[in-house]
Amino acid sequence: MHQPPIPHVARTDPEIAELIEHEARREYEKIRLIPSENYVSAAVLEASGSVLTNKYSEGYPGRRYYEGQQFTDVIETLAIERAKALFGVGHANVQPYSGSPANLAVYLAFAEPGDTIMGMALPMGGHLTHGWPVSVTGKWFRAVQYDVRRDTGRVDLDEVRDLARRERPKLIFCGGTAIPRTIDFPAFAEIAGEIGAILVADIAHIAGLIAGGAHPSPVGYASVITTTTHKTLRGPRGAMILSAPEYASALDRAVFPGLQGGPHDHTTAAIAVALHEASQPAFRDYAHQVVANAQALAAALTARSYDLITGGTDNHLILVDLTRQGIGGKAAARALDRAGIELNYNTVPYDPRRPFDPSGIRLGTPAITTRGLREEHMPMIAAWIDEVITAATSDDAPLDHLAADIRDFLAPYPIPSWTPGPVSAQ
Ligand code: DSN
Repeated sequence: MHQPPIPHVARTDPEIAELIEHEARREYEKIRLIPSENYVSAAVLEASGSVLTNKYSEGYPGRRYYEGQQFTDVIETLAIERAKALFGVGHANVQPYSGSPANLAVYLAFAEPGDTIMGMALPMGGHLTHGWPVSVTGKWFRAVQYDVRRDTGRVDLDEVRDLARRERPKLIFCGGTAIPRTIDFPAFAEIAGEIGAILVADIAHIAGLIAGGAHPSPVGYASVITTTTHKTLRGPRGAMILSAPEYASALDRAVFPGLQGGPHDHTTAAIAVALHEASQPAFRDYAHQVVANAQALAAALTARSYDLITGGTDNHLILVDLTRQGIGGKAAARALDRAGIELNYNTVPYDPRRPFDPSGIRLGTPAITTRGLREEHMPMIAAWIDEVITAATSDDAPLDHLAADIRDFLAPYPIPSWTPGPVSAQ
């Protein structure tokens, strides 16, 4: 049964209620390895589903364009103060609807269309909004993109420096979506400082690790930090922009009225709840366990002859090149999903295959760590992955029996949002 229960949806719209129940059960029964996903607490879910969805609050606390902000002002102020305290920054904007709008707000604050900006290329592990050609950020700005080295799979900071000196971008983005290694914020800051660029650290993937002390912080190095709130940070779907106070007014004006209208107050409340949770000692344990689990899973996959980009991981994320296994990432991801293991297909650096059917898969450990799995469980997961991929490359043998084994394996590890039992009352 979904937690919190959803009896009113069940009465009003049984079709949707049934689909929500199915999704909750699916999340309960799968080994969820998509590195950008997690399980939020029931408290975060409750705040996300609260009456705050009824309110409009354009503006900022104390400066709104609508009346009735007696409680929303306090909630947003709490979210801001908690973000500042958790990350050790002087300013936080908690209104961006998600990571892409947060990054767009940074462009709006500090660049003009046609300006040169620089970021990591998407197929190398960057993000669409760091200047990839199909994104508005690649269309409206002159984007130059840095790569990773072919031999190491890692960013070569000498190459980044050379490119920055040559192209003199106004903004430099570091961070991305498929980077298995520690981001060297001091080195990026040095490069940005040399050419007078603004360094933007997009920490969407690793925000929870940073909050929990399991990855170095960009604070003091990056002028601006953007992050989603729903990945390792384990909050609702949303985003934040963190900075020193000197950038506050440009960033705030860019978010509202520059880019967005009313903030989603229900999300703001859920962000505040998640930030409170992330400030507790247990969150530090979780963050370090995420990394320990990823490293144990990486070691177990390597022992089974899987090629890991960069040879391993320092964080929550593993990128695997399946060329040696003779299967594309998409076919592998589909077979794994059928067997009860959920991950996503992904390009690998210098991938000869197309992005819609690339050579790699991307895995991560935030969700299974939230669920309570530890290092000792990782060899079993690697063995199942290997069994599925081997079966999928040979004779498409039935994989469904594995899904039952995986359900049994996961049963002792509860999730906050679903408990076995009857569905919500009709
Ligand atoms: N879609 C996110 C991810 O999966 O990494 C990035 O925006």
